[in-house]
Formats: sequence, structure tokens, C-alpha cells
Amino acid sequence: MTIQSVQSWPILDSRGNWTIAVELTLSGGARAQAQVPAGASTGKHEAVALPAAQAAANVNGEIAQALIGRDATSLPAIDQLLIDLDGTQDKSRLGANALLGVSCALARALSVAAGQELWQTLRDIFRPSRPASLPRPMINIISGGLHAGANIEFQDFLVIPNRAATVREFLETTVSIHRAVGRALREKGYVLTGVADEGGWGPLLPSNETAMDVLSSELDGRADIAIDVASSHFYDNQGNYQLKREGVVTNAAGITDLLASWTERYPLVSVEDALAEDDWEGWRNLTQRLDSRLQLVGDDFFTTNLARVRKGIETGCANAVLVKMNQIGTLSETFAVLEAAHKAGYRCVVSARSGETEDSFLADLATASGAGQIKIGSITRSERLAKYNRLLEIERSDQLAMAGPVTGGRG
Ligand code: 2PG
Ligand code: MG
Repeated sequence: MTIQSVQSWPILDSRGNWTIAVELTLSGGARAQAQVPAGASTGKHEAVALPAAQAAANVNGEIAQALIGRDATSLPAIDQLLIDLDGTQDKSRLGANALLGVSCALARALSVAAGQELWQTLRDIFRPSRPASLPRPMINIISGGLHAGANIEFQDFLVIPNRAATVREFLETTVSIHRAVGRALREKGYVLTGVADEGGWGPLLPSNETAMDVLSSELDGRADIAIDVASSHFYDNQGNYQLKREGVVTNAAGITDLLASWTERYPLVSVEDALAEDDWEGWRNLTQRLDSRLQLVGDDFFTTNLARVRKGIETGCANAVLVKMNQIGTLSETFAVLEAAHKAGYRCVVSARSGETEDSFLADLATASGAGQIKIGSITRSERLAKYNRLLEIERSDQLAMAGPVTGGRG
């Protein structure tokens, strides 16, 4: 079976920005598409996405030329060919978005050719050391930072429905909490202008702590809390974290103290990017202090980059990895990060971007890899629901266990 054609064209993402779709056809006639997302709070060490028109032109030109007629049966071999063809460390010549679109479209075409579910094909190709399972989600309820007009600095306030036993149950719980929080925000008189980039509320609040207060008051024991501090985006590169809305300037130790105090006051179990992307010393201290109490997730800190994840493991930084395919650019490299993290006892959270498409690929990726957790935004906006609804579909048709609750701390 060979690759017969590869084509790409610009499409719009959920923020109305241009991204790309890629369609790939195999010699047997199987054909499939993939769409590529884009971040707003991007990490400095992410692979480079080129403007959509340029990325599409690269797929239609140089990449198609290199792939047409090639054996399609080994996705890792095609990924390696793409990496070599690009030839840069950061995928800046052909574009990480161009490479990822091709990698994902090929995976899907192979699943069509095999008459399998996408998650089964991914599992068979990459054979992860953990069994496939439905991921437990962390679901956005209140947004701040770059996803909500910088109303407050911390970017995501999410719930983990730890008591739910099925996808349907965790969605029911979350819909009810999302509504209750919306009602509470209105009753308290906070300005609400619809939903933010990931479908959570983006209220004008006086402080980050207010978001924790409002969210925790509506949980009723049904869920725990996760946050994404996304701290690189309010860090001045000189040791200072600027909480402008509260008129406070603090440092790594100050943020660590704040989080430690929040573990005592709220059902907080997971914190992402508590500290800036290159503050390795701060991360080590944070991990020493809170490793047993919190899941400490690296997003901008790791950028799904194997070298950075390995360095984090060796130096005792963080205890979990946020996994975003477009931060690195191919499926093979994404699975390499998942494997390295799991082998070291680090947990993984498969994540969407704030600029998403209606592609549901992540639901299959999280299931196939046994990642255990997924972060794809809130329970409004169709680019989010495409993924939740795909999880419902997988749950309905396949006998898969749901990953266990997310506890604070390692283990
Ligand atoms: C994050 C993501 C998703 P973005 O920071 O985790 O919430 O945001 O895609 O803007 O980087
Ligand atoms: Mg993040």
C-alpha cells in the first residue's frame, strides 16, 4: 500500500484564524483528513507553525513530491522522512503544522484502510506500554489570561469530575457545574460577556482567588479542581510574576506559597505551568515542596519536547506532562514523549489548543495511548464538543475502562 496523493488547503479555526486541513489518499482507495490546531499562549520552545497558506503550499509541493508512491504502512518511517525533509530542529522550514497534518491524515487513512477505529490503529502502530483507556478530563469552567482578554492572570480554572465512572457521567456533572458557576457569577454581579476561547466563562473578576472561591462554592463534592497558571505569560524574565489585576508582584517562592495555601483551602489537585518556562530552579523547588500534594504539569515548560521532558525527569522538575501534538509536529514524537513520561512515573494529560477545529483526533489519541487524562476545553463550543462527543462514541461502541481519579501528588 502506497501514498497516492496528499493535499492541503487553508481552513478557519475556532478563533477565525487560518489553519490547515490535509487530505491523504492511499493506493487502495482509503482517504482521510486531519485538521491542525493553534495556540495563543504558546511556549517559547514549541516547534514553529508557518502561516496557513505557506504550510499548505509546502504540503502540496515539496512534501507531496517526497511522499507520493512511498510505502504507507509504516507511519513512524513516514514521520522520520518528514522530519529529515524539514531538516531543522524546530520544524521551521516546512512548518510543524504542515508535518502534523500529514502525520495525522496518514494515521486516519491507515485506520480507514484497516477498517478499524482510529484509536485501535494508533495503539497497534505505537504499542504504548499502557493499555488503552478512556481518559479522565479536566474541563474548563472559568478562563483568564490570554484566553479571556487578560481579565485575570491565571488562564484556566477547571474541574476534574473524579467521582464520575463514565464519559456520560462526567459530562453531566460538568454541564451542571458550568451552569451553576454562570448563575453564581451573574448573581454576584460580575461582568460576563459570553464565553471565552475554550468555552468557559471569562468574567471580569477582582482576583485569581475569586475564581477559586466561586468555582469551589459550586462543586458540591462532585469534582476536584485543576488550574493552568500559564505563568510565562505574566513573567517579566527577571524573577517577577506580575499579577496586575490584584496589584501584586511576586516571585517563584511567592507563587509556590500561594499554591501550597490553596491546597489547604480548596480541593485543588492539579496545577499546570505554575512557574515560567525556563525557571528550572524554581520548578525544582516547587516540585520538592508540593510533589506529594499536587499533580504538577509542564506545558510551556516541556512543550512536548523529549529532550526537555528528559531534563525535567533527571532534575526532579514537575510530575506530569501536558501533551500537545502541534508543539512537536509528528505523531511518532508525541508517542515518544508519552512513553518516556509514563516510564518515569510522570502522568500525562493529552491537550487541545485554544484555537481548535472540529477534528476529534485527540479523543482517539488519549484513548490509544492510555494517557489517563485529557484537556480539551469546556462543554460549550462545537470544536470542544467534537472531542467529547467522540469520547461518547468510543465509550458506546468499545469496552474500555475509564482511567481512575486524578489525585493530588505523584502516585
Ligand atoms: C494551554 C492551552 C490550552 P494554548 O495553555 O494549556 O488551554 O492554551 O493553546 O493557547 O497554548
Ligand atoms: Mg497550558
